[in-house]
Parts: sequence; structure tokens; C-alpha cells
Amino acid sequence: MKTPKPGDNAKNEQLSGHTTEGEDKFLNTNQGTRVNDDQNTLKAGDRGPSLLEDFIMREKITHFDHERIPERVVHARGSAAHGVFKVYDNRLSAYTRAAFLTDPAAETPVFVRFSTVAGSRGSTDLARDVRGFAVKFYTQEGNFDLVGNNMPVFFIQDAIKFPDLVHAVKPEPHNEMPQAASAHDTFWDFISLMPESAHMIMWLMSDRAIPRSYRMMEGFGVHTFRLVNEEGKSTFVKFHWKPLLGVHSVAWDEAQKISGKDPDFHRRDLWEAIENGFYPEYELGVQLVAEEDEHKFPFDLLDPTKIIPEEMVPVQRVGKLTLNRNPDNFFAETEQVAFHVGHVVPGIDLTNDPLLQGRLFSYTDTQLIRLGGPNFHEIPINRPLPEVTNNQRDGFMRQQINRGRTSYHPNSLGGGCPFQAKWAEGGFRSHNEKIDAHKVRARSKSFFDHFSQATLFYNSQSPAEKVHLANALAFELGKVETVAVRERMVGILTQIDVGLATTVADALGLGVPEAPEQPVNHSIPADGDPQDFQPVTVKLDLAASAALSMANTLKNSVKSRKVAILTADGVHTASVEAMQAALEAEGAVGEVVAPRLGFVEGNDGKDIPVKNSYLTAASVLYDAVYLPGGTGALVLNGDAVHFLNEAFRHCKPIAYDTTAVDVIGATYFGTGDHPGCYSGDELRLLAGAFIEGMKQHRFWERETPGPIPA
Ligand code: HDD
Repeated sequence: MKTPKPGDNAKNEQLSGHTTEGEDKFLNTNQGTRVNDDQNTLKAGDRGPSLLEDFIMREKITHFDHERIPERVVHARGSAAHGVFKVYDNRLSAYTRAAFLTDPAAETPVFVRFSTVAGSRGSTDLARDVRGFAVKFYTQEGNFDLVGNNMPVFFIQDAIKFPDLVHAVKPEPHNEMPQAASAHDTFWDFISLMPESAHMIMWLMSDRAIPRSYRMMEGFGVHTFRLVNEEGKSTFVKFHWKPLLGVHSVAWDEAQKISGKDPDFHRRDLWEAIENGFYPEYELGVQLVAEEDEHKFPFDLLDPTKIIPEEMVPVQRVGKLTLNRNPDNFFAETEQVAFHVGHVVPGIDLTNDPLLQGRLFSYTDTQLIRLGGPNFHEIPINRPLPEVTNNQRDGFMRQQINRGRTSYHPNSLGGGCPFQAKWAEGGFRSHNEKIDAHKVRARSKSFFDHFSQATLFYNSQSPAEKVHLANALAFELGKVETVAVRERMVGILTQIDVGLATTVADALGLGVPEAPEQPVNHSIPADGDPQDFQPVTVKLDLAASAALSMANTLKNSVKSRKVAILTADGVHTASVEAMQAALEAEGAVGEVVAPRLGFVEGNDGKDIPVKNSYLTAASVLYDAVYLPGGTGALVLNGDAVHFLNEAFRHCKPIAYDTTAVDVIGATYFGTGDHPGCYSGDELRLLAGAFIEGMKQHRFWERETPGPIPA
């Protein structure tokens, strides 16, 4: 058994009891018998038939035949990491009794899985999609799973619509196309008939759906949850994750190209960052609302299509999550981890959000089929830290060996054990909310405002973000073949913003319908009176919310950013090395790209190690580009010129030595003054300006008047 690497903690210690490696060991069967020939089946003569008797061959092939388990029905494509969570201070102790949220001395092990939603296990990371952000806290009081997304709202208000949503977005059933894409008829058909999805669609069409990195996106618990303190008093809470590297995205053209050049882009980025010691960090934020204030908002706290704008309730940052260890084995950990919104600990409780209520059913149910039985909690990655002592028994693949005669409660033969815990002893007790209601299949009128927050989101975007959002809609609806669906969707957009609807309609070659006085709801129950289900229009006293725009994110670091240094034989060695040193000093990496792998010869005869050739590299895999002096030969290298053009098109910082102007002259953008382009012959100054530019991430203003051809 081996000891886990960094970040020793109780969970890693527990896992180490289950990890193994083959170093210095004999090859043996699953029964422990050593194998002396793993190359040949047992045969009747060396040219004869294979013998059924060969238990070694049969065991090996049988196991192989059963290696696959069903992929997750949603969020199939994912990547995960181990880490720790630490709360800053005890300020939440007035609101919750959960020790991991109140004790600054407690370091809670976590396992975090990021994912896309729609694509299969092998699909591209850069699909336009929501990203899952699921955190399992292994607390001393049991597992708490915060199963969130990188967008704070959801498409639907009631879990009964989830299968419809997922059927609509998944590849179409007759031809299984398109993979990992929402740009097709069935998705937009459904969305155009579901006005409650309008807010989420704004997020999905924004650049949030194409993150630069899992390390650079926010996370949200989405639903309103409860914190419950020692006295049993409950406070509503929304959970947030705020990445310390800021929130950044790629360009849509870039996303599509990354999908070809490196479909594992996000997975690789997360893996490499952790291997290189750039541990991803996120602060946990909470928005707290007193129970008595539940109805003071112009929306319902139980409605998962609504945010609480940060201007109304500020986000308090209460602790930090650090991811510091890659999994040892993808299948055993990342694939077998089983999250569940119902994994809560004393001090955290649920609300009546109808989406959350349905999720409480779905997650156990899905693990039963995916992981093959009721003992999935015994898989090492899913085990809680406290010993599991209850009367549940047996089932497929049971690991625990329970001693004793009794497996029921109450009992006297087992001394009444295991016994129930009082609240004061850490026993979970559901919040005693008062309910007095009729049994109805209905939705609250307080859920009927579908557009005001969609408009708030749109109004909060920067000019560049608005353009991206309109382009995304034009792209997605442009892929829809049914014109009536496009038209209906433009109709929905008129409810959000007529300017946006006009731009999109124009791109689709459609006229813009008048915004109807009364918003339309197409999803009305068969025996419902349409009037009873019409969306209501609510006026928000908030024109825009700064937190909704990525333009306002943190821009103070280049840590772990990758810079391509374009070279050819004769490149100025001193410039390459000095730029690499300047980048390294800020935590960024300068990778040498050259016509061939191995080494490129510097102007002083020195061999400079090459990371990538123009064949294996692509500008879309880098954050910025540097062209040192002595690279004049690249004028004739189409790949190098294309590299620069494409980096320019994607609005990335570009620095070049004054003596390399000929190469820049061969690009579409040329040597003129452009935001985010830096030239000079004094490397210290050039590197300084370049690094400042890299902190800005992108210079979207370069997109106007229009993209250059690259
Ligand atoms: Fe879900 C997986 C997040 C609504 C049913 N969901 C899943 C994962 C994430 C979310 C991050 C992947 C967990 C992992 O990495 O293993 N889901 C959400 C959020 C939702 C949401 C933020 C809305 C606020 N989900 C939702 C509904 C239902 C489900 C309404 C069903 C009624 N979700 C599932 C599931 C999955 C799942 C079918 C598939 C694999 C799994 O659970 O373990 O049960």
C-alpha cells in the first residue's frame, strides 16, 4: 500500500488503505496466484486450439469484458481533484452548527469534480455548455455534497421537467447528432416553449459557457439552502465559489478550434496546474437571508431560475477551497464518485425549491444503476470519514463485515446499539418548518416572472459581452433548421431585450416581431386556463448588477498562464531567456515553439530546448504570444504567421521585438497601434508591459470593426 502524495489529511489516509501499485511486485491473478506467462493462452499443442481450462486467460478477458459502467446520464464528461477546505473564522457560528463552516482550525478534505452537462464521456471540453462544479466535503460529521454549476440559475423550475430538458439537449434520438452541442432543433424547440428558461439561456449564451479553465470559473449551489444553528434557528443561504484567478473565458471561434486541437483542454489544464504546484483556489461565499425576510424580494427564494443580486444581499467570503492533489486513478475516483444534494450534515438543511426536491430523489436512484447497487457508499472515494454503523445490510458488492446478531432497531440483544444521536450529540434533525397546505399539482404564482432577471443579466454585460451573446444566439439558432422554432425564439428574446432580438433576427434573416404586451407561455397544462399561467412582468429596482459581468472580474495575476515564444534558428537567445525568466517570476510559463522539436539554435550558437513544433502547437492552446528578435525567417513560415493572426483574432496579448517587424508585417494586423500589442527592443520594459497586458486576459475591443480572417 502506498501513502498518498501532497495534502496529507484524514481522507487521503483513508484512501491510502485502498491504493496499490505494481512496482517490484509479481504479476498475479485476482486470486493472488503468480502468473508465469501473460503472453500465450494455454493450447493443445503450439498450433492447436485454446483450452477452456485456461483460468488465467478466462479471468483476464472476463474482467476486461466488464470494465465499463454506464456513463452519467448528464455530466458524463468530467475531471476531478482532491483538496482541502478551510473556513476563515467563526463568523458563521451564529447561523450554523456545522463544524467545518465554523471552526477555523478544521481543515476539511474535499473531492471536486468539474464537468460538462450534455456531452458523452469522450466529448470535447470546450462545448458551449453549463459546467458542473460538484464538491464533496469529507467533514468529521459526515459527507456534505455541494452539487452546483458554474451558473447560478437553472433552465426549469420543477424537477419533473428535467428528463424533457435533457432529452431535448442531448443528441437527437433518431441520428444521435449533434454530440455535446445545444445548437440543434430539439433543444431550441423545447427552450422556445419554456419561457422560464429565459434567464438561464442568457447565461448559457454568454461567455460563461466557454470558460478558459475550470480554475477560472465561479461555482454556485443554485438553490436556496438553509443554515441551522445550535438553537435550531434557520437562515436561508445561497452558496457561491469565487475563483482567486478571476473569471475568464475563451472566444467562441477559439473554443471550436480547441475542440479539435486538444479536446482535453480543461482536463489537461487542471491536471497540469496541480502537478506544477499552481493549486486552484476558490473562496466560499454565502448570501444570508433571515427567515423573516423570505418574502421581501421581488422574486421567490425557492425559484431556481432567480439569483439574489449581490446588490441586494452581499456575498460574504467565509473560507477557501484549495485543490492540491490529482487523483491516482480516473475510474476509481473521478468516475465512481457519487454526489447527492441530499448528503447534508447537521447545520445545513434543504428548502422546498421544487427542483431541489426532485433532485433529492434522482441522485441516489442514478447511482444505483450507474454503480450497480446500494453499497456505492463503500467505494473508497465515497466513504465518509466517520465509521458507518447502522442496520443496513447486504446487497451487491458489500465490503463491510458487520459483526453481531442484530441488524434492527430497537433491539435489546445488541444492547440497543447502534443508538440514535440527540441533536446535542450531533444527530441530524430536519428543520421543523410549518406546512399547512392543500395537495395540488401546481406552481406558485411567485414563480411566474420569467424575464426581468434575464433582462438584468443582459443589461449588466459589457459591450463586448453583449456582442458575444448575440453572436452565440445567432450561431445556435442558425444551426436550427425549423424556421418556426427560430421565429418563436426571437419572440422570446423580444421579452428580454428588443435590441438583442433585432440583432439576432437580422442574422437569421427574420423580421422582428413586436414585443407582445402580454408575455406568452407555451407550457400550459392541458386543462389549465391560459390566463392562469401567463408570465407576469416584474419591475426590478436594479438596472444592472456588476457581479454579472466578467469584465469586472479580478485582473491581477498571470499565474499559470501559458505564453508561446515563436522561434526559428538564429533567434536571440538572450531575449528568449529573459522573457522566460520574466514570465516565470510572475508564475507564468514561456514555451518555445520552433520549426522542429528538439532544439532551436540561438544567435549565439546555443541550443534552446523546444517544447512544441509549429505542427504540434496552436495559438488557441496559449494565452499570449511573444515573437523575439532574430526570427525573420518566419516571414515565410505560414504556420507561424497564422499563429500570430489567430492570436490577434482571439484578442490575446502579443509582444514582439522591434527587429521582428517583418514577420508582424506579414500578418493581417501589421505593426500599427493595437490594444494588447506591445513592441520594443528593451526586454525589461517590453516584458513588463506584456505581463500587464496578460493580466487583462483579452482585448475584446480588437473585435471591432470585424474579425480578421484567421
Ligand atoms: Fe444534476 C449530476 C448539478 C439539476 C439529476 N448534477 C449532476 C452533476 C452536477 C449536477 C454538477 C455531476 C456530479 C458529478 O460530478 O458526479 N443538477 C445540477 C444542478 C442542478 C441540477 C446545479 C440544478 C440546480 N440534476 C438536476 C435535476 C435532476 C438532476 C433537476 C433530476 C431531476 N444530476 C442528476 C442525475 C446526475 C446529475 C441524473 C447524473 C449523474 C449523477 O447524478 O450522479 O442524478
